[in-house]
Amino acid sequence: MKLPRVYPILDSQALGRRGLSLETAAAALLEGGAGILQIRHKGHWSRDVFGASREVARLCREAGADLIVNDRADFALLLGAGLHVGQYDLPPREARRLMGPDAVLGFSSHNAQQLSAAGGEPVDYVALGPVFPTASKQDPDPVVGVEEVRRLRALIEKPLVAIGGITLENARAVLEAGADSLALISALLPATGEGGASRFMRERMEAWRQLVKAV
Ligand code: TZP
Ligand code: MG
Repeated sequence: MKLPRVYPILDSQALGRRGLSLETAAAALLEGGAGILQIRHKGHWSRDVFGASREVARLCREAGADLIVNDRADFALLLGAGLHVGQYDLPPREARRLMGPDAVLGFSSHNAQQLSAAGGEPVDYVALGPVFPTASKQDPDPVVGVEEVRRLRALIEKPLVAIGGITLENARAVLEAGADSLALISALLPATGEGGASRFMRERMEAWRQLVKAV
């Protein structure tokens, strides 16, 4: 698959803290040119969350962008989206059986052993992280670091998505270390409570697209 170089994650908790809905955030990032979005919701997948996700799916379809759902194959299937699973979720092989051969399937890894093993799984891309310290994930694995991204890049042929603490300042180093795509939560969001969030996110998404084009 051709993975966009910027991979925004709509994290419901990070958005909620800023008073933003999934739909508002999705619309702003798609206007800014996002080619893929992931919905990451660690709480109960309530009817409201499903409704909001359905709207995000509609916006993505309209914009010709891929939608990926974190953890939940059932909702991914209902939404016509791809799926991203972690080391403690549904195993990739079972996820692939549910999702079918054409769905985008992503898999998280956190170290050399997991990344190598991911190379043999029926997944379309593998994420590696946290590259830097992150406040957006509870109980993150140990920080991988840029030099380790460079070293581990050689272990796998699949597209590699770097994640964790990536900012406009350190992004170039991560791309130069061999990452194909950068997964971002906080680097696309305004500071807590700021007004004009939609405009901020659209412009920030545009800034990210400019940045990755220049590397
Ligand atoms: N997995 C590893 S780090 C991370 C996840 C979901 C959070 C990334 O968020 P941020 O704000 O871009 O550091
Ligand atoms: Mg997971």
